[in-house]
Parts: sequence; structure tokens; C-alpha cells
Amino acid sequence: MTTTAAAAASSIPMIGSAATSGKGSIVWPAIIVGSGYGGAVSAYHLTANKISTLMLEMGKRWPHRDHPFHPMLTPGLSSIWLKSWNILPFGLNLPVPYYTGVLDRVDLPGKQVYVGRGFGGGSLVNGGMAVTPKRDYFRDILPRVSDQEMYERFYPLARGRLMVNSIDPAWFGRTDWYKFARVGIDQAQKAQFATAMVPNVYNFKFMRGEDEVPNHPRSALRGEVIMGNNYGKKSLDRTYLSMAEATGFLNVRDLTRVSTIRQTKNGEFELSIDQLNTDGSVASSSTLRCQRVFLNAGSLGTTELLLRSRSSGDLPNLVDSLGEGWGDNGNIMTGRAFTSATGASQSSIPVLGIDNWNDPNYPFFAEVAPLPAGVELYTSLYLAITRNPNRGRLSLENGTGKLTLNWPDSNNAPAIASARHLVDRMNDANGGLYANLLFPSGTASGFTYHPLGGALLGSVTDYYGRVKGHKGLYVMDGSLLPGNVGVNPFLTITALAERNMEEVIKDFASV
Ligand code: FAE
Repeated sequence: MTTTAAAAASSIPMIGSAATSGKGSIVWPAIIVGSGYGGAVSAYHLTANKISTLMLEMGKRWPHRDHPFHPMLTPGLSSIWLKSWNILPFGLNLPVPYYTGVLDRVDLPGKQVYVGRGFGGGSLVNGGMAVTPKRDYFRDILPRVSDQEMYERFYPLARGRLMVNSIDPAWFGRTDWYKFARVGIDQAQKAQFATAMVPNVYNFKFMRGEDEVPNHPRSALRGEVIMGNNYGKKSLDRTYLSMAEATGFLNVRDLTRVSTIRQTKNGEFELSIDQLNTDGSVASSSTLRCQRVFLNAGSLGTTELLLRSRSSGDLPNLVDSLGEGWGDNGNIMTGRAFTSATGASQSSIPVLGIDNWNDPNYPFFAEVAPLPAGVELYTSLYLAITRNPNRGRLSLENGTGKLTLNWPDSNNAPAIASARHLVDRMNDANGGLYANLLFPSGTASGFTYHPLGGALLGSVTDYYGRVKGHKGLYVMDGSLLPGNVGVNPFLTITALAERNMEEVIKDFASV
């Protein structure tokens, strides 16, 4: 759904209303770039305060009533962002329709970065795991943010607004769909690893209905997740963004990509935008104006826009540390074959973690990941988040001006060591071999689902996401976080954005 600024400005009675400037174009009180976690929390707070807000999202808005999404083994039109082949780690390069689908992979030197595209950002494609980091690790990575405030106030607030819930232990204990996770618990216990059940934004009552109620619509039990869920998952378009739209103060333009941001002499901002067709071509280009910009294009998108705008002289005062502190959250995938039967039917939503975070030598938190192939593979799959202290730097490549990353292979060494420790100890205790058919070298460290950093809190921004050097410009997304949060990141991105927005909304008092 697309609402024009002009229509919105004339129809909404607002405190901070979009004003017509002397030149006749609309000046929005606030524009948000990107509709993932940072963008959605920004939208919630701005609109709750009756600030007329325009949200620009380069991906497409997919109405849930159309049930547009496909299982990951049979991708379709809505699945992949502007590629003609399946980009999944096990996608075998099979052909897919070239369209503005939900899952994208940005290939940078040393790292393939998976991201969500569409109204809802990463929430459309992620596994929904809503995990709180260990409190002492949080203190390590963000020492200037009060952990008391975060753990007593903002994490619970974020969990509530994201509609996080937990699986019923009795159903988990008996359903065939989670045999793979129960096997994970048994085998981890034999290997003397601790395990933890993990909350999720997928509605587990709905999932149980998928299992037990005849003719119930299926999503998690139909292999849907990484290319969108038609039902069950409380993606942001069903939570924060829907609450923001219900206020009447949020206007959304999808398929709208921001290319540069310029601050003018009077302190306002001009955003250059391209309206995209669903084949990726540019239908039209124009400029939008606003008083404040909330930049939430994700770690790569936000950092790239800032780098580009600095290099063109449009945001000349951005600090030198822009692009630094980027990390892959220690992501690494591995697996074990010829182990116990893990079940032919597997829910696509993970609920179990193997928690070895406090091991000083091989720290990791490993999601026991589903492999919903529909046949018994006697294989266990793990997406491990390791404590990898190595960081890269995002920058623009000389000559081409394309986003690039400095990430030597040696940066992956701590992740590989921890992942191998996981597999070796599990195999020693339970039997089994490295799943070399899936991962020829035993582990896959050349990708990440969790890009973090590039515009670090307290460095590129102040301690609340206000960008240094450009008053009125804010960042609230994963680019604030220093490369590794120790668990799956969206709950921390959301909770931190809640904390920051509660503070920066006070900046509007003067408007
Ligand atoms: P993000 O959600 O990426 O949103 C950024 C938005 O900005 C996107 O919609 C972009 O299309 C849009 N955008 C980018 N550039 C532009 C531009 N120039 N103009 C206009 N729009 C633009 O950012 N995390 C968990 O905690 N639990 C999980 O279970 C989990 N599973 C995952 C599985 C997969 C396959 C993937 C890819 C990620 C997973 N994640 C998971 C990571 C999580 O989704 C990610 O950390 C957050 O989505 C990042 O939130 P941001 O707000 O930073």
C-alpha cells in the first residue's frame, strides 16, 4: 500500500504535520528509511506521538491475505530478491523467478550476507528466535548502556510488543515435528553440553493447530520460514508496524529505494529516491524533504547510505569511524551425519539452543536448526553463534564506489574452532560424522544471517542513536551493535531501539 505525502498531509490532523515549503514541496516531520526492527520501533514511537511519518522501504509489501510465500525447498515469485537462482546455502543454484522477493544475499569479499527485503525487513525471513543475551556479556559489549534498564524494562517491553511466546513443553515432548530438537537435547546431555529452550515470535498455539486440527492451514509445518511465512509468525507487519499504521500517522511507500541523504543549509534533509518496478528497474526518481531522518536500512544498508552520502559531500561531517566494528555475530553453520534418526517431518521454527557460552576456550550458542527435507536424513544441523572478537570494516571500493568489506579468512578462525569443538564432542559422545555432503570442509563460515555494526553506538552516533555531526539524523538498527551480541540479534536490536527512541522523541518537543 502506498500513500502519497500530499494525500496524507491533507487528511491527517497532526501535531508535527507535513508542511508545504515555499517551493511547494512537502516537508515531512520525519522520514524512516527501512522497515525492519529499527524502522518499526522508530515508527511506533513517532506515530504514538502523533508525528506524521513517511516510511520508505526498498522491498515490496506483501499482503498476508494473499498467502504469497513459498516453502524454502520450492521457491517462487516472492522468494528471492532480484536473482535468477536459489541463493540458499543448499540452494544448488536452481533457477527462480527474477522478482523483488523477500530473501536477498549481498556478496561481499569474505562474507555472503543474507538479509530480508520487504515491508517488515528481516522479520519476514528470519527464524523468529527471540533470545536475550547473557547479562554479563551485554555489559561487555555495551558498557555505557544501563543493563539494569535493559533487562528490567526494555527487553521485557520488546518481548511483549513483538508477541514473543514459548512452546508448550508437553506438546514439544511428544510431537514428531520436534523429534530433531529432542534428539538434540539427548545428545547434548551425553556430550555434557547445557541446552536451553528458546522463545519465538511464531505463535505456538497456531503451530499446534497445524499439527492436530484437520484442514488447519500450515506454515511452519509446511517448510515455510526463510522465504516468508503465510501464517503463524508475528512478523513486524503484524506487530509494531501494524500498531503504527493504526494511529493514522504512518505513511508507507514500498519498492522505494533511498540512494543518498543530504543535509541542507537550513538543517532539513533531502533524500534522493528511486521508485522500483518488480523487475528491479527504476520506474522514476525524485527527491523528498524532511526535518528528521531515521535511518534503519540494516547494518549494510545504513552504513552504505552514510558512506555514500559522506563521499558525495552530502553529509560531510560524519565521523571517521563510520564502517568500523562490523561483525557477522560469529555465525557458522555445521552439521553431523549418520547419527540418530531426527525425523522426516520437522517444523521450520527452531526452539532449542546448545549453550556453551561460558566455556573460555570454545564459547558458542548453537541453534539446533531444522532440516525440513521431508525424508529421514539422520542428520543434525546447527547454526552456531560463536564468540568471535574479530571485526571487519565496511567502506566504498575505490573506483567502483561499491560497498566492500575488509574480512580476511583468518577472521573466521575462532568461529571454526568453536564449531568443530561442538561437532567433535557430540560425535565422541553419540557417534556420527561431520556432514561433509552439506559442508565439504566440515563447517560453513563464509556467510552470515546476522550482520551487525558499521555505525556503532557511542562512536558514529551518541549513546542514543543521534548521528554525530548531523543534527536530526538518527540510526536505530543493527548497525549500532558492535559485531557480536552472543545470541540471535533481533530482540536486542528491538530493545535498544525502544530505549533510544524513548529518549530521542524528546528532540521533537521543540518542533
Ligand atoms: P533489517 O531487518 O535488515 O531491515 C532493514 C530494511 O531496510 C530492509 O527491509 C531493507 O529492504 C531496507 N533497506 C535497505 N536499504 C534500503 C534503502 N537504500 N532504501 C530503502 N530501504 C532500504 O534491519 N535474528 C534473530 O534474532 N532470530 C532469528 O531467528 C533470526 N533468523 C534469521 C534468519 C535469516 C535467514 C536471516 C536473514 C536473518 C535472521 N535473523 C534472526 C537476523 C535478523 O532478522 C536481523 O538481525 C534483523 O532483521 C536486523 O534488523 P534491522 O532493523 O537492523
